[in-house]
Amino acid sequence: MSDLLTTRKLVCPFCLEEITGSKLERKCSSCQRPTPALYLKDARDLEPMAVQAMGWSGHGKSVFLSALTLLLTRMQVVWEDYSWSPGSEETREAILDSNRRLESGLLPLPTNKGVDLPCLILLRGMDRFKGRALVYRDCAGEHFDTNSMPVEQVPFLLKAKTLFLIASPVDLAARRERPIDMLLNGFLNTLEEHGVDPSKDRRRLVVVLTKGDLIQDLPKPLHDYLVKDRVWRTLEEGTPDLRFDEPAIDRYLATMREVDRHLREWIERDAHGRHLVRLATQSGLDLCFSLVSATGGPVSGGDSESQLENRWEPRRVLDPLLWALSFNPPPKSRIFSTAPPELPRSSKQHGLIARWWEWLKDL
Ligand SMILES: Nc1nc2c(ncn2[C@@H]2O[C@H](COP(=O)(O)OP(=O)(O)OP(=O)(O)O)[C@@H](O)[C@H]2O)c(=O)[nH]1
Ligand SMILES: [Mg+2]
Ligand SMILES: [Zn+2]
Repeated sequence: MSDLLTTRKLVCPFCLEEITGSKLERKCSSCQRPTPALYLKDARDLEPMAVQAMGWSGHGKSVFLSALTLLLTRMQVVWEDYSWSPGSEETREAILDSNRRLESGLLPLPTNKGVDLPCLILLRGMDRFKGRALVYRDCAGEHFDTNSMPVEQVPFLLKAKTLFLIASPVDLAARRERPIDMLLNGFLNTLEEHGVDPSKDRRRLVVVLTKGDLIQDLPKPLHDYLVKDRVWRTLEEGTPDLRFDEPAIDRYLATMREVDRHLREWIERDAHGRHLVRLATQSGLDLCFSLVSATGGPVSGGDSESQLENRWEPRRVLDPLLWALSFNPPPKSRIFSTAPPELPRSSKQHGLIARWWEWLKDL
């Protein structure tokens, strides 16, 4: 590890506060979590990217995040330089648990109130997106039941630049007392209460319409888009017939924008959906839509003993992450937090020091 570490601004990937103090302590003074050694080692290339999941209970937050995590542990098949590491013991456990569940066809259990473990995955070599320390927080849907959401229990609600609003259209239709725009109203109210203005301090709201496999009235282009996703199968078979290089990503993002347009039209047919779009736009949120099926197929049993009927085959679960990645482009260099040192004017040294500074920045 470079000694330069002591002079750079380093953000704790768990609470997003600046880590101060000696690198030897390797502990965040705000949240008291140990800073992962691999994060410290690669911090220069791993910009933290925080994502908060929100959504009513039972709409599929945990299943979606598990599917996304499973996918991220296999992306080496499609990204040539890709590698990943769990950034904490809890993340490692969560990944092992998801793998076990994948094998047995069991889905995650409902999330209990009070459980809010940040999941940190260090992602490297994602082609044009480079590296990120992805940290996401799942939590119990009950936390979103109030207009004033409990930020001490959902701390990324205020801090994360990307929010995944996870909603199942089928569940929205079945339980009409909890409409999607009410959720957004609660979020906006909570931001306002804590002095966060999303039109100035930009946030991307990715509306993840999940359980796509259950939606009967999907327009054909959307249905086709969902079922034609080949990513999971490619990763499972390990056959590199799909590449996510720069041109392929460009094409993929263009298609995602097209799908976003269709989804927007589709959701706006409903009064609550239309209101969601209006509220998000008026408040300055950067709004985009994804359609996913985290399981890829039907599920049997109740919420507490959900079992997949077929093999797990997540569809389009990467899309929300790509929305997040494209909202947070990697900075050129983040090695120093402070401005360059004051340079002596019109001296011979000036050019030398400037070159030295440029060289250091690019280290
Ligand atoms: N068919 C289908 N069912 C799904 C899908 N995703 C989730 N489910 C079902 O929805 C149930 C609830 O999903 P969870 O991910 O646990 O929901 P949650 O939003 O985390 O709920 P809380 O933890 O209570 O807030 C699961 O047990 C599955 O039965 C999907 O993509 N397709
Ligand atoms: Mg859950
Ligand atoms: Zn911290």
